[in-house]
Amino acid sequence: MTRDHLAGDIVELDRAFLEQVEATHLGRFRSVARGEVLYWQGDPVEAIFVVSSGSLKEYTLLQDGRACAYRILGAGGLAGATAYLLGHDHDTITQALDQALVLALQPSEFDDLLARNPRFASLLLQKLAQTAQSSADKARDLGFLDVQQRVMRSLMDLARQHGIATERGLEITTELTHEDIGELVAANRCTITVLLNKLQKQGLIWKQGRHWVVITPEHFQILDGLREAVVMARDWDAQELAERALAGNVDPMLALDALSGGMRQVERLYVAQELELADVIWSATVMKKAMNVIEARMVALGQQVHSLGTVVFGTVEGDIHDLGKNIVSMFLTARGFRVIDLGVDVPAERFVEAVRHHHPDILAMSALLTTTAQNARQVIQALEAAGLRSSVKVIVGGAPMTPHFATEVGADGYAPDAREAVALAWRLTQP
Ligand code: B1M
Repeated sequence: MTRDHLAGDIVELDRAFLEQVEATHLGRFRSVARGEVLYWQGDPVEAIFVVSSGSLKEYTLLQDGRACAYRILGAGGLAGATAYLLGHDHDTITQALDQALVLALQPSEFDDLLARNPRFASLLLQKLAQTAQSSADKARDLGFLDVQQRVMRSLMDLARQHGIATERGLEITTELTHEDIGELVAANRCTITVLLNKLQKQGLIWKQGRHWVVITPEHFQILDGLREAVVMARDWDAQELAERALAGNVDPMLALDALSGGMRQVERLYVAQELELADVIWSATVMKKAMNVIEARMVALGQQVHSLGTVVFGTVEGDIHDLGKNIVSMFLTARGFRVIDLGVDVPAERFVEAVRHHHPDILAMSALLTTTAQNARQVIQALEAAGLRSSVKVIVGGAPMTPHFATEVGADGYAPDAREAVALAWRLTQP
């Protein structure tokens, strides 16, 4: 069962479960104020709760005092049943995230329903199975996704389960603090603040009043599919998804970000020795094919705007990594720069020759190896020797580069990613 089916099923199941419990007229409604705790870790089980409206957060306090949230329960969510069925005290804290209404079932009522109401028993079983499934998914995410991907996935899951559709995306109707999100993805509040800003900049999420809105599930599914296609090196999927992305009006820049996210994941797996170099090559090939599909759209976007200047771009000598360069190049093209791509493994003389010939506004160099990054210095020295340094702004980027490194080799600027590279190029070309 895919994650999407699962999310759809959870919503359906929660609705059916709540209807079933309410139809029995058992239990007592109780209103819970925002922040109020229904029960603490270690409390005996006095009631089992079904959420009627609003939302609850279920979390545990770890020994070092950090909180780890398991899930957020919306209407139809069930709290306290696992501890009761296993015959021990509560091992989580359950607290209202907003004004909530819950139906409190006495243990005897719960037992009665279980024994006499087969529909209730069957729905309960499905709910427990789904809880186990989402815990397994979460454990898998912790192992394979980086924090940013986990944040995005959590928000998307919450939107699908507790969101309402708006014109541009899904609005999560629960008020979530950065701390709440951090507890869900096992990261601290500061990290979450940085990542939420990053996701907002990337156009994947935005704020509507006090609520988060995330892109539509269709777009997220395509983007997540692109990331996964790179990780799994699924050639056909990647091209098809890239085409679906364009047909479905997914922002092409988001599609490129998703492909890069896949490659970051490949690296983690490679470093953890779960992938061989051959797998990395396959993933890179898949990524390239999907990028080719997207490139045409990026070029078309760039043609719609007045040219902002010319950029001569290449990967430095000794380095054949070109995926990052190609993405930066596409972003620059889409923004309206004319990019002259010199390819990979470019010696200093070819950079100099291209500057002499094309009179670019910017010379851009990419380097991915610590060793080859030093070659950027040689290019700048060669430009100086040719008397061309003052005629062009030089920018550098790639994993081993830093702002400090850029200054040290005499470049005019450094950018950590494609978006920043576009902003930097734009700044440097302003009169
Ligand atoms: Co290579 N590789 N690789 N590799 N490879 C790295 C870079 C490495 C960090 C992996 C690792 O060991 N953890 C490591 C370098 C270690 C180091 O020096 N610090 C490494 C190594 C060692 C090697 C080989 C030596 C492996 C070998 O043969 N034993 C070999 C070197 C070959 C050579 O260049 N002479 C090699 C080969 C390869 C493949 C051919 C298999 C393949 C490249 C395929 C290709 O590019 N066509 C490959 C890949 C895919 C990687 C990793 C896994 C992913 C790189 C990538 O494409 N990322 C990589 C790990 C890593 O980088 N974390 C790794 C996706 C891409 C979109 O991101 O390139 O970072 P990135 O670009 C970003 C930003 O950096 C930035 O914006 C981009 C988009 O956001 N950016 C700029 C890039 N250029 C910019 C320029 C700018 C501004 C921003 O302004 C001008």
